[in-house]
Amino acid sequence: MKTPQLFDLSGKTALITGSSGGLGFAMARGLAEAGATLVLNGRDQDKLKAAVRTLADEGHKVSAEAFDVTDEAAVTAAFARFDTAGAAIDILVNNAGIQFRKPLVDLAVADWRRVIETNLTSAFLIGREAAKRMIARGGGKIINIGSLTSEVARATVAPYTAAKGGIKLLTRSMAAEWAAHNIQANAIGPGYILTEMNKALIENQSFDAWVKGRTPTGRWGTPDDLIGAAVFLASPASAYVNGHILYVDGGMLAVL
Ligand code: GCO
Repeated sequence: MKTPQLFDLSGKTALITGSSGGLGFAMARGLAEAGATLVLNGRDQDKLKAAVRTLADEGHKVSAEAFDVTDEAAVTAAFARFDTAGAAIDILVNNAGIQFRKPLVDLAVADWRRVIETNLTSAFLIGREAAKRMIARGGGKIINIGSLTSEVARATVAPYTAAKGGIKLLTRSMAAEWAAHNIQANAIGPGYILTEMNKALIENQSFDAWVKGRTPTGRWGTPDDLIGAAVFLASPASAYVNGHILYVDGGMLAVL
């Protein structure tokens, strides 16, 4: 296969959860520009409709499926709709995630559970439904979105960190069980990225200075910085990559 074809997603359909904005929207646009047909997902119907309109206006093939990624019945119903519509999900990006910053001693178990369910359990629920169909069709691509906190911890974000650490090993578990079915399950570990979720940090002068000083590249990442990793892990170019977490962090994890 010549190099351009290695990164060609033509004829493939990609479901990206949490894709009405931020990282998910940027990765969705990048996958579409590589040829993929998109299925966006999000909680806010209005934001989702606006995202579909933006990408459709850019000439991409895009639809939306609004379902709660933490609700098993909603997830299975969404995949039943895909089946009925003859929509085969070839590429799944488990991107949906929330952040909740509070010291562990003050954390309510409800808040712990909400973060774990949204950031980790959802990847299992959606990955399971997607993989059943990928196995039947001869293969597919799963990209779970981890974090620097898949590797190291920061105070006050314990449920997020525990979930993202789980994402790293859930990805390896998916590889262990599904690689034989030609499914490549990998993860992307974003560094500190300029997103709505990090607004409070970006606007905090000392945290902003810390990120710029602690990151060898000397800057925050942008959502578009993740597109290359997403296209690589969604494409034939990564056919022999499995259970890997690719950090897109400006080098932060590489240095003390
Ligand atoms: C935080 C941030 C981080 C980043 C990202 C780093 O509060 O430290 O939200 O968790 O969002 O996950 O990789």
